[in-house]
Amino acid sequence: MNSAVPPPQLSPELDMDPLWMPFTHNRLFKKNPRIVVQGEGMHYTTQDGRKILDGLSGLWCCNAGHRHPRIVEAVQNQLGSLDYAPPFQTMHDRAFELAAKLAAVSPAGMDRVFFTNSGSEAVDTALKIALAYHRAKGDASRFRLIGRARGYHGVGFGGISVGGMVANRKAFAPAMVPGVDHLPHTHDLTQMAFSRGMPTWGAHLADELERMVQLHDASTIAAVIVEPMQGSAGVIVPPQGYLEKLREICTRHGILLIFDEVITGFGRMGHYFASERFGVTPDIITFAKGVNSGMIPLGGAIVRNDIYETFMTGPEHLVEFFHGYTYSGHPLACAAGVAALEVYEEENLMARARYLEPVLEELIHSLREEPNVVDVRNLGLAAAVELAPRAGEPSKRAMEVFHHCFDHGALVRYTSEIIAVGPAPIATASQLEQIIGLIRQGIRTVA
Ligand code: PXG
Ligand code: PLP
Repeated sequence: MNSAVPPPQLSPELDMDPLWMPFTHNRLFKKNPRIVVQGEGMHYTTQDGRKILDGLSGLWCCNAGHRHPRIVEAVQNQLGSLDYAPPFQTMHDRAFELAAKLAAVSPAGMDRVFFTNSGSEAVDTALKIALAYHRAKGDASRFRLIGRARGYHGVGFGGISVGGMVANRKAFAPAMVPGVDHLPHTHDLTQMAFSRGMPTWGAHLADELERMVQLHDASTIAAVIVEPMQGSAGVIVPPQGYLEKLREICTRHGILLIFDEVITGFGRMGHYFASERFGVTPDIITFAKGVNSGMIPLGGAIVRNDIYETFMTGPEHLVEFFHGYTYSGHPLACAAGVAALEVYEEENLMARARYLEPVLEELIHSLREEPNVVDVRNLGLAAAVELAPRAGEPSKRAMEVFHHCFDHGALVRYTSEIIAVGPAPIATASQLEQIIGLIRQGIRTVA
């Protein structure tokens, strides 16, 4: 298929066997590896010296582009003064500084930040906060957690329990957190194919939560967790009015609403948080990825002030919440976070994302008439094309489009039959054009 592309020049010493790659077809990958050795701005460079335009911000995280000099400098400076400090009963200034910056850009009344190292840990942290919060209020019967079909909340046991990706759950079924139920997802091609932005159909699907309340009783339900826009499932955009309804039902029944903003945060939706874009404020926000432009692992949960206050009772010398990680708020990760937030502000990257949104929308929807395209959808700087599966070969067509794009100079994402893009707001319109152009070429080539 790609005879024009030279094979990667792998150094003979590079032994690929010891590494068990995450969420990867290891055997096929190691036969035809895609290895990058450098990143700068919107580009990666491969081991054989080819430039790859990054259409996915790494993996939805490098929102200021690769190796932004301000963030690199901040990490280097941090290494010059403090490498690590224990976060249990000790702390360092950078973590306080970043928490204050996050409080300033999060919705009003949500000013308390708990740090983790990843989105998966952020989710498990948020679920534990929800359970412990109700218990602290004398409401320990609220133990149920409600997620959503096709939801992705990372790979911890809590996250896969509330998550709705069958492949991520089935092998671990006996180890699921008890008492979890799932809302239906909102993706229905008979009703919303080729929607631009938010589909007009589907708000009524939030009423399923009301049905669950009637089934389980509100007094048993602790929290509902959803991605405001489902990212991993392939950019499933919330229907107009849907999130508002979820909010209203949760409020009416004393159920905490958690927005998992690991992908939607820090510019993906044209704002610091999707909550701001949708005008719907949850009780807890989880974040990771874009918080420091993917430079050093970092995630966390932002909670309503009164949730934090609920824990702040009892003797002052006792630990209030028995949870935390060795690397909660690691100095290097926080230094990168402080710098990334400054870059987002100074380079006006939220506004830049909003400016690029209609450009990406036009480009992605221009794929509508290409062969095998069954849906095109977009919101913010996230967009996807869904293809009809090839008979007997699920997901292979999308995989080939992904390979075509990479081999010809653009990184995109594929998942089942879906090609997704999530460029950084530093992209130029012509770079977006190149990325979509390669997807078009790929779709035609593998048709
Ligand atoms: N919640 C959400 C909403 C996510 O998108 C996580 C939690 C877990 O974060 P960590 O840092 O533990 O990976 C994510 C991660 C994809 C893709 O296919 C998306 C993610 C990760 C890997 C691939 O689009 N999101
Ligand atoms: N396992 C062992 C044996 C540990 O001592 C620790 C932390 O001290 C952990 C797991 C948890 O590691 P982390 O805090 O990095 O999540």
